Amino acid sequence: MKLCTMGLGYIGLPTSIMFAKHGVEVVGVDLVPEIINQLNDGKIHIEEPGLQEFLTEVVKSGKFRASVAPEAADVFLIAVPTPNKKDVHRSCDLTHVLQAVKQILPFIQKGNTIIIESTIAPRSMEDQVAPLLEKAGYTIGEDLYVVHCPERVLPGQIFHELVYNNRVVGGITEACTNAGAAVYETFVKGEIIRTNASTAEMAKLMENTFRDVNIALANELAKICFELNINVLDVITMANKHPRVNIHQPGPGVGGHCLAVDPHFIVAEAPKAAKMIGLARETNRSMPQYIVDCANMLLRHRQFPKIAIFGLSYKGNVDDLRESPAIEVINLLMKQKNIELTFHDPHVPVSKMPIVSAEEAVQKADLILLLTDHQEFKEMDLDILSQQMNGKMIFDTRNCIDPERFEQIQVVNLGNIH
Ligand code: SAJ
Repeated sequence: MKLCTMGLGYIGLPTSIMFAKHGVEVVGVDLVPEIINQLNDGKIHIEEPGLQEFLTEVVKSGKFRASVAPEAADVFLIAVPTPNKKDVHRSCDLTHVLQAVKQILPFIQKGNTIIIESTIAPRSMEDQVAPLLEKAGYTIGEDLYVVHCPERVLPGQIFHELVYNNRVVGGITEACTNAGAAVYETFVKGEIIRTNASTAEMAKLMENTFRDVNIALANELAKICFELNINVLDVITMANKHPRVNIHQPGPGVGGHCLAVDPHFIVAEAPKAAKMIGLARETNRSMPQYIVDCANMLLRHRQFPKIAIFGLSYKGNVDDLRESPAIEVINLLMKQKNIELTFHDPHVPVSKMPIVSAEEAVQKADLILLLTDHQEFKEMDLDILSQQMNGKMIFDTRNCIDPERFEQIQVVNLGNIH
């Protein structure tokens, strides 16, 4: 089997490598020539555990190569970004997907399978992708097999989840579904669930929406508990002892290119019906301002405070800054002219933000504002670090620091802001 992947980002690259590791000849296509050169030299451009070792392996074996142009293959796999449009409901922008389909059109042959892995609005396959291929003269289900197989892997553990997660394969016709399923049988050990394209689209969107709504509930609870002077973390621990309750973790907001983006695709298609989903998004988007208000309260006795920001990426142990609530918090703080900020993040490269070491960041700081739950932060010795600080306080918005471990520094978290 030969596979041509369109898009070598957080999903396209690991997926391509996984196919190549299992003997498939893979050509990966991306628009950015620097990425192509880098990958062909065996160097990764994103951070993900295992990615570097596996890329080295498949470049060496000759099973994977990167290119700026597509070429004929048995299977085409599209994994390009689907951002929000700038319209009022932040609907799904299919431009890159449709562009990728147009780009592969000259290379398609009868019998090929075309897979869209990008997260897309409900009905996109039926209403937009399929008509484009039919217009080119193909009968779907006979000449070509067209499927939506949404990616569902968690950044940070992509290689494990690619193999062991259940995989939803939704075809335009049953023959399409079967062709798509056969492709993933190459390496998937989870269940391959067969359905139609629209069900697959909606199921994927609802997975991320479910998580977003549940995090919103936790964030709302944090605000309520603050007003009523109750420790929100104790409440969550207690409630979660119930066998059918799983309140998620409150924090500075919901980031990344999935949860903060995908629920809008549903709201945009059914704005009147999708009330709770829209409200959850609003709640989660309000959290950076809430965190800034809390930080201001903690620093109310300082006229020109200095804050050391620890953590910029959207979640722990990744380098991804997309939709990161930390960036939103920083933008809000920067609007306050009286505050000095320094930044520290062991995962984000200095080319993206003016990062300094932890020791440098805390020099004369009044507060460490922890916005990402990186493993390094859980392990750092705050008693030693705080010796260089003016005010010895850390506001842990991720509730990942054990306050019992330290004597020299006050650890404030979302359960004890007062
Ligand atoms: N977060 C909280 N509280 C929580 C859990 C998460 O505030 O209790 C925050 C995180 O810090 C982060 C954001 O939510 O800012 C999203 O993080 P995440 O770990 O929940 O999810 P992603 O965006 O990294 O990956 C999600 C996953 N979806 C689900 O778990 C349902 C993944 O399986 C999907 O493949 C991915 O979206 C995607 O690409 O769609």
